[in-house]
Amino acid sequence: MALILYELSGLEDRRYSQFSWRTRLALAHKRLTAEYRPVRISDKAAIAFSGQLNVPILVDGETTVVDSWRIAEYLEDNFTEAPSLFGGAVGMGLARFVNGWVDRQVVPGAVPLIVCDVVDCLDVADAAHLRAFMEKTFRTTFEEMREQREQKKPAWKRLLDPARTALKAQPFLSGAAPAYADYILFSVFQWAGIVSTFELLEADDPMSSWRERMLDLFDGMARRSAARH
Ligand SMILES: N[C@@H](CCC(=O)N[C@@H](CS)C(=O)NCC(=O)O)C(=O)O
Repeated sequence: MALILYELSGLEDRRYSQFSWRTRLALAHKRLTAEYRPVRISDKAAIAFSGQLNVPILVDGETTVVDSWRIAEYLEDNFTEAPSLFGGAVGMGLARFVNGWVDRQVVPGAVPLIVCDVVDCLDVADAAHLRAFMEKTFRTTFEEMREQREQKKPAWKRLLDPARTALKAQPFLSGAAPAYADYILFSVFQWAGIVSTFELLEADDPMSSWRERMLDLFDGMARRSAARH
């Protein structure tokens, strides 16, 4: 039975969820295809079957898996013939650390730089839903975020130094070839590229050439969707 991935969609069918991009790239890495079902962020009825409010949601026959990390674990455990997402138990442990670092520091730092542009990619109801949630979470308005983003960008870029140091020595976070840790961090840039023209990296940043390599993977799959790049 075909895998089904529920993911956010905006105007012009933009698939803008960064967490879904982690799963999209994991599926491509595993050489799996899926049916991608678009969901509007304000339409919780469409995903009520999953018992929670977020995407991505992977459905494999009778099994429903929520949360991008748990989906990656599920794909790794159930599609063992395909290339590994983690390269074994040690790699999985380190990828879990990357997931925590990106979710707890990189994403919360990137959201105030980019999220004010997401509303331009959404219909009125979705834009209102997102704005209310983000302004409450970050205790500021989209207008203030936009005003302060140039000033806040350098501190966010410094957060990336651990990844930058690794990428000066090797082409991917995971070493010679990309794996799930790369997909986790790249999802932030992919999200930004789909919803915003605000440039997060200067061209000479070692992170920029890695981002280009990531955009090229799987026959340019991410590049084709990064509508605003
Ligand atoms: N920890 C979850 C986070 C998923 C998440 O936050 N998804 C966002 C979209 S990127 C969402 O569905 N938000 C719904 C909402 O804000 O109502 C994961 O890794 O999948």
